[in-house]
Amino acid sequence: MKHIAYLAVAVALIAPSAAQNPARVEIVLANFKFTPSAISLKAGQPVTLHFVNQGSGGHDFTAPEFFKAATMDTATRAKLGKKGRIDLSAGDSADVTLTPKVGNYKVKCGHFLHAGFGMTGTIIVS
Ligand SMILES: [Cu+2]
Repeated sequence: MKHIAYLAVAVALIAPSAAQNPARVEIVLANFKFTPSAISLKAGQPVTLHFVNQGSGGHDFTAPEFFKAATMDTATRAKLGKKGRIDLSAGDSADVTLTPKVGNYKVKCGHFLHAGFGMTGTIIVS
């Protein structure tokens, strides 16, 4: 019966990629930090970044080089704009699905003084 258990494990491992579901990474924005502040992603693998603003006011996730290098559909690209940012009011959330490209990128909150208060981070795609 042992081989049946192995088969079940094999199917469980194969299923997510077979379904083409992107991995999901949650990024929390708060006063005044990103969690995680160092985001690790796999190059060439589609991922849905789920942004949640748990702060008491507006925050954004500004990462122009990261978004510019990544592959995404035109609607997502338009949503990010030329500045490559996701702006969220307090309590809001947003999903961005993309395929990241190898590199180390900087992230900051573009709201006045927030980066100076510590709202900075890195994205490492390897
Ligand atoms: Cu902020």
